[in-house]
Amino acid sequence: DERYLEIQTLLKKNLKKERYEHTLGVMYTAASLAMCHSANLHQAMLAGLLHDCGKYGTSKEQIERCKEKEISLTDAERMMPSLVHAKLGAYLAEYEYGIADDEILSAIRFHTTGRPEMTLLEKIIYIADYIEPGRREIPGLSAIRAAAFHNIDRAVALSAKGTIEYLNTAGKPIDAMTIETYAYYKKEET
Ligand code: DGI
Ligand code: FE
Ligand code: FE
Ligand code: FE
Repeated sequence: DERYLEIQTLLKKNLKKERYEHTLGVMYTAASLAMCHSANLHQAMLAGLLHDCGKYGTSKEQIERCKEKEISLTDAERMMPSLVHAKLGAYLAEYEYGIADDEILSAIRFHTTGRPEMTLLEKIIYIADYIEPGRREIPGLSAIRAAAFHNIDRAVALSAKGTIEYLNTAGKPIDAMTIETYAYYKKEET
């Protein structure tokens, strides 16, 4: 599909080099997970490619961009600016990259916090973001990579747990949706 190349050219222009490389890693990892779990390959690749399209410039610039586009931010998003690119990304994917598929837009929207009862596509993007080959090695990552290909809900539980542990260690506030995601998938952890 020529849309991939067209979108890749735009992203390459708009994102920093490392972010663009990460984006390709997520696209191919999402493709592998889609093959493994019989999800739609095309949706997984487009969602993976575009998942961080909102992540250009500083978080301040992302918030500015939201104002321009009249995207309303919650108090939680103003307090935790790293959440903003997910909401902004879903908007840009629709209006600037021409994605009309709500399932893809939702996977972009929820890729940072996850949510309870995620669709298979949402889980694939949430996990692919965490495990793509370019991700810096952290303890437990190889177990999550293995789980992703035989028990994706367990991989979601472990990723959510890892994110919460990281945020606690860093002394950063944790969004209610991040907590809810872990609470919902926790039962799959062992
Ligand atoms: O955009 P990426 O770096 O590829 O990954 P991401 O979108 O999953 O996460 C972006 C950042 O957001 C990452 O440093 C973790 C952070 N994050 C995820 N959930 C929460 C969060 N930050 C806060 N403060 N609260 C959260 O609940
Ligand atoms: Fe992200
Ligand atoms: Fe993530
Ligand atoms: Fe990402």
